[in-house]
Amino acid sequence: HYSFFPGTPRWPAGKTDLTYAFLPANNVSDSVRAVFSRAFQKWSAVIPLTFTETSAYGVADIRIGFYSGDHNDGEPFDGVLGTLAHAFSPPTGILHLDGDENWVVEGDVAASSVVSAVDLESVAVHELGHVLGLGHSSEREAIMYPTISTGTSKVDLAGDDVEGIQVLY
Ligand code: TQI
Ligand code: ZN
Ligand code: ZN
Repeated sequence: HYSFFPGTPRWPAGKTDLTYAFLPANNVSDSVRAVFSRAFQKWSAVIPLTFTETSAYGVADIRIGFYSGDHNDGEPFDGVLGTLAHAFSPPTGILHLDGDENWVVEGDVAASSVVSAVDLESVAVHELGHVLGLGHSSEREAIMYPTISTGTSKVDLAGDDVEGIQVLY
């Protein structure tokens, strides 16, 4: 079953068109942009919110960045595996990914020869759930289930994820 953060924070009702931006210093590739575009679409397909990329990082609602180790928000990253990413509850819009992971951006994570390969799209869909206000789910099939096996891809919302996000929005 789905859950919310304490106090059930969500993006305000009047704010339905959200913008997002990537940390300029990351110089993310078009394929990373495409991964996030698909991840946002999974959520916007089931709730009345839209997500549009902007280059105006400073004023974007959702700010996405890759960081390594301590990056001064009290939640340092830890190198390969362990913590993969984190996001803060709404309406902060902060989504950080561990720059030390072996991210699989294109192609099939199951086919990667890298033992510690992590599927970026799977993590992006999960973290966007947190950005929107979902906590973890007890259902193994759910995107918001708190663990994923390495070498696995899970990018489609489960019924439980859809129910949870539709309660919020
Ligand atoms: N990062 C945790 C996560 O996003 C951070 C975290 C731990 C957290 N406890 C939390 C966030 C409670 C909100 C509420 O879940 S993680 C997965 C999964 C992680 C794990 O690096 O462990 C994914 C990030 F589900 F695959 F294990 C993304 Cl998809
Ligand atoms: Zn961080
Ligand atoms: Zn999580």
